Amino acid sequence: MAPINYNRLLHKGKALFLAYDQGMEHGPTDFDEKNVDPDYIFNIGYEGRYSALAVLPGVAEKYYLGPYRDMPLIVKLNGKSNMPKINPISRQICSVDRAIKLGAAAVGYTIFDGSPNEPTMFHEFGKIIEQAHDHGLPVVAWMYPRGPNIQELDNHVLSYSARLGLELGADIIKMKFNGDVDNLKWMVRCAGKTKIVISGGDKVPPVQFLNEAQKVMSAGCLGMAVGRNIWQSEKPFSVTRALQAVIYDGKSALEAANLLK
Ligand code: FBP
Repeated sequence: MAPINYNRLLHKGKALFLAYDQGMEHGPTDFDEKNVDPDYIFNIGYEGRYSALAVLPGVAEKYYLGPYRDMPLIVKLNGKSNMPKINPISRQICSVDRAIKLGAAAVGYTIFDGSPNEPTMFHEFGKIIEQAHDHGLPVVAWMYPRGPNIQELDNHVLSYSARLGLELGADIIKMKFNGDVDNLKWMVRCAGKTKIVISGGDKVPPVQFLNEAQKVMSAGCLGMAVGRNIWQSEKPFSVTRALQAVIYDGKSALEAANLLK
């Protein structure tokens, strides 16, 4: 097994990923005239010096070109639309080999733990870990507990999910934060050497988002993986700079808010 090196995905030892898989997961409902164009997002990722951009293979193949290739790419290996509403499952649609050919610095995979289809995703993920780690490629798991009897933001459910990320072999897990900082600290403990990045969620006022980022970092997370709060913003670069001040430089939300002006 090659050594797993995810340093390429970090800046000052922290992670700030730009997520743009919503076209698959939510459909174009998240988009407007500007951000429907993947080039617009690639430009924010590149000029904004994100530590990586996460996309599905189709977008990677057609847009990860020219100077953008200096920006580390996370290629998602599975995805689903949000049309099926019950028993969520997300199957592999791209191989590790194809992701490598596309220039991936890491691969991503969503696991809906708690779904009746969990065993299929665990099995597929196990193979992916094996193949990616043979190439020294880090694996980022979107750990999203989901299913008919699952309370997605329950403390126990979230910490169990964080632990599953470690047990399954993920290098980084992308998770939701329910606002309880003590529970997030416990999730970090449960995940052990697997590092946590917190996902952004629906767009909220930037100052509120910076406050959330401060809490996330204070709990010991590796960073954040955000989408709509950046590329739905009228000022994506200002919000990016402020967020980087919190995540990379350990500034308070209050200090970072000056960069929004
Ligand atoms: P946002 O920052 O826009 O919330 O993106 C984070 C993300 O995890 C995406 O990577 C993914 O497409 C989406 O959220 C999944 O959202 P949902 O919880 O609605 O399935």
